[in-house]
Amino acid sequence: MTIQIITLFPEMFDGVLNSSMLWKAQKENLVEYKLINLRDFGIGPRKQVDDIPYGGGDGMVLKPEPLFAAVDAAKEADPDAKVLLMTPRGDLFTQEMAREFAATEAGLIIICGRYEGYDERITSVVDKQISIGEYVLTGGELPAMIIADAVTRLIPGVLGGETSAEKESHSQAGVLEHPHYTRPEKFRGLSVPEVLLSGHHGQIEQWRQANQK
Ligand code: 4FV
Repeated sequence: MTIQIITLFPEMFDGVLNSSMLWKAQKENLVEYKLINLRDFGIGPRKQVDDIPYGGGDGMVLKPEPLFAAVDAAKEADPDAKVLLMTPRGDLFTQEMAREFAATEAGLIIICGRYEGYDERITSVVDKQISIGEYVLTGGELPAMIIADAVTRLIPGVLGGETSAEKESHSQAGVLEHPHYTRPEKFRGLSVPEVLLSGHHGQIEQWRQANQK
């Protein structure tokens, strides 16, 4: 799967995409990340990407020309890719969506906003508007990292033995978690629930089901 990210701050992604599981997934060619700098599609000598809002108001708005040009370039590289727009006006991101995106062969093109937001006409080439939560951030980069992480770990083969995407998908919606314990058995007077030491898998599964939220 290819995940292309359109952003004015590609340097923000290095640490997240090139560490741990996401780095390993790249090394195993299970995923490819491509950072597209919106500035490269800026207009004129100053590579302008934003402008004053029609109707007045504070702040600046991302201009349509650089946005459309960047999406066109990304689509050229991956014509069937799904275009996702990061915006507080979008549908709340869910594990269900992550699974949907990870299951498709088609790649993703994730657009990161900045300033007050986008010229609304960009929505004419967007498949889905997504919000990561009801709060306002300075940019869409953190939301894009969250999508990249949640989707990449569900790509078959990325999650090693510890938790298979398969097992993950069976647990209702893959979101519910049960408490985890590891050695030592006793720590600062705090002990591990007996059932987990019993080796009785049926009872353990029951306990986990009963304690997940
Ligand atoms: C956001 C969110 C978000 C809005 C203005 C970037 C900011 C600035 N994106 N989920 N919550 N975006 O706050 O996705 O352009």
